[in-house]
This record gives sequence, structure tokens and C-alpha cells, in this order.
Amino acid sequence: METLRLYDFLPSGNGYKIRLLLSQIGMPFERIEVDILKGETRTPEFLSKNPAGKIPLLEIEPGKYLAESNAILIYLSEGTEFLPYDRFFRAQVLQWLFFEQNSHEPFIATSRFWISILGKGDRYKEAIEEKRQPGYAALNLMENHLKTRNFLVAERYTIADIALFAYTHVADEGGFDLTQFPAIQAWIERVKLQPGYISITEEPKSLI
Ligand SMILES: N[C@@H](CCC(=O)N[C@@H](CS)C(=O)NCC(=O)O)C(=O)O
Repeated sequence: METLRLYDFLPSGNGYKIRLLLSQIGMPFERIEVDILKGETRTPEFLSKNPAGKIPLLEIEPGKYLAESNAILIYLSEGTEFLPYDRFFRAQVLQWLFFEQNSHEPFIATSRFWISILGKGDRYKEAIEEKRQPGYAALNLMENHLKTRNFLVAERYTIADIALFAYTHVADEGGFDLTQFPAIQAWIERVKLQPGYISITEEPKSLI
């Protein structure tokens, strides 16, 4: 098999989804740090690999690229315990992946980016305030779901948990108060206990 190469940025939750899954599968890969704060995703060279100019980007074999973190999760988890085989459970996994991109990441991840990555919370104050209500709506939905469940789908740990964990567990870095969500907090602890777990800024162990 060809060497997998991940174009990544260590503080990124979207990049972390892929690092975490690869570490848990135990699949070796090469990690290439792309400093998005220095515009390294906007160079002609990077844009020729991903015209969207974003990480994470997976190079599956030389010249064959896959973008979008949740698409990469689907690709890598195919045939593993992290993606259910059952048709309905698989569709439920997709339901959470789409929810994450539509109703969660644009509010929680973006607030975190402005406040904790850029360190410009004051400058983006109004925009951050606009993201409060929809961000909390996403957290409330997860809280209600997790009140009666251990994991998001099929009562087992899947890429749905990985996709939602990435930005939920650091939601406080975006100014969201997680102490009011006990079911989410308990789920975060369960995810951290999964074999092969690495933290968001930890270099994966399966690096080449
Ligand atoms: N929907 C995409 C979002 C990717 C994304 O927003 N990547 C950010 C880092 S988390 C990025 O590369 N930003 C650099 C830029 O926009 O120039 C995904 O899930 O992969």
C-alpha cells in the first residue's frame, strides 16, 4: 500500500479528526504541517492539490487527493469497526457528519478559531455573539441525545463520535460553557478512554 500523506495543521479540529482515527486504526502515515496562519493553504502549489485551499487534505497515493474531513473519515474507516456495516446505522453516522458540518462546526469551531487560534476575540466580538445561540443549540441537541446513550450511533464508538468530539471537547476555547452539559462531559470522558486516543495537539504515534 502507498504511504498516506496528511496535509494538516496541529491546532485544527478538522485535522485532528483524521489524526485521531489514523492513530486509533494504527495506520501509519506521513503528516505534513501546513501553517494556515501564514497563508500556506493559498499558495499555487497547495491550491493545485486542493482548490478549496483548506486542510485537512489526504494524499492517498501520489497525485490522488481527498479533501473534507468527514469525507476522509468515511474513506479511512471503510471496512473497520469505526464505520457500521448496517445500512441504517451507516446513514445515522452520515446524519451526524452532516449535522457537524452544517449546525456545529460553523459556530463552535469558528468561535474557537477567532478567540483561541487567532487571539482576536475582541475584534470578532459581534460575529462571535451571533454564533452563541446556534452553537448552544447544537450542544443542546447533542446533550439530549447523549442523556440516554453512551455513543452517538449504535451504542458504539464510531467516526460520528470522532467528528463531533473534535470541536465539542474544546468548545470552551470558543467561549462555550460545557459545565451545563453533563451528558456531553461524560461522553467526552468515554471518548478519551478509547484505545489509541491522542489529544488534539499530540503528534500521532503511527507517524512514518
Ligand atoms: N469543511 C472542511 C473545512 C476545512 C477547514 O475549514 N480548514 C481550515 C482549518 S480548520 C483551513 O484550512 N483554513 C485555511 C484557509 O481557509 O485558508 C473540512 O471539514 O475539512
